[in-house]
Amino acid sequence: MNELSVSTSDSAEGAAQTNTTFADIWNQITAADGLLIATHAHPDSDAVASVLAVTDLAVTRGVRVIPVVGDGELPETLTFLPGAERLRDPASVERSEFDTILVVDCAELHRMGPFYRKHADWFDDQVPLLSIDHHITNSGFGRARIIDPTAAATCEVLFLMFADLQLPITADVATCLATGLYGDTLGLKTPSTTSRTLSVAADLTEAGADVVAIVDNLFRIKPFTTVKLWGLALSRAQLLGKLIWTEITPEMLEASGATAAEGEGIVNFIAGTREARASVLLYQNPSGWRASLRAIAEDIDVARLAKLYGGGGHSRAAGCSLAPGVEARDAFLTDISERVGAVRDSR
Ligand SMILES: [Mn+2]
Repeated sequence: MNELSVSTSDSAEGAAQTNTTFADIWNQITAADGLLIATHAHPDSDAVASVLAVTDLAVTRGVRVIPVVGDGELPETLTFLPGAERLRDPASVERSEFDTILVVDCAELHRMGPFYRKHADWFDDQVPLLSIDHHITNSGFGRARIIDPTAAATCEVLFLMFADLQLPITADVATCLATGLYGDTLGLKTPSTTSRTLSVAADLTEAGADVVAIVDNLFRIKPFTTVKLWGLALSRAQLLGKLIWTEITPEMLEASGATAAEGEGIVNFIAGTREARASVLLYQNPSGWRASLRAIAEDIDVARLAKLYGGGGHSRAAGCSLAPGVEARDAFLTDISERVGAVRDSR
């Protein structure tokens, strides 16, 4: 259901490092006279939940917070999150409203999409820029950074921070944090789910997280349009060598009445194909294709593959964009298929 939904504990050379402490970054957050909190475009549950959890605790500390999610589009499945009504329309945010910026669950600034393109000058660190993330591909932007690639979700990092600083975790905050945890681990099922992740999930349940609402909203309850879209996309699934792929076209959206976001889980579903070593879901849009990649075989690193096309993510889940046209799509699929067939080439 979510883009870039899995992290691993493997280290990559050149990975961005944490350069501060929980106490220091929290001090900078609470000292802000207006705090802009932002995350990536096409925000998934970890991204939105991270924004809302920090917003809740910072507001409790008397900080004026301007929370925005990427392009401002909140997926329908996340409207149940406590505090979702606090999210601001990114178009309404003025530079005079904040003196500190916190970016959460975002590996690179450009992943904020239209909001970043419109306001790139806000993020050049003239305004103190803080970052809390768990992506191994994090580029290391911001003057103060907490980056923990061993965490399954940014919400896991936030829980560790709040617990370390002995901040009170209300049921609402627990629901947010557990949502990020469940979202990025597909319900505590991915290899990124460690004993620490499970321990954090237990603590959040103890703190009152509404796990039934989380599971219903993230994984179980879906509109009929989603069922129709999955049927169309799955009927078009193909094996290209050891790569399984399918696509979501504007025609499929038209026929099903679904939005592209309703197809997010398909790439994870086809990643359960026995004959394949990796999976790809392509979304066709006016500017080209958005590709979502998942590793199936242990030795596949899709973050490296996505990077070849200007994208990024985790070793098990990554994404990139392609130029328009069937030729660009087919060249990409052929290349990825060859690389996942010959593992040494994917490294
Ligand atoms: Mn995440």
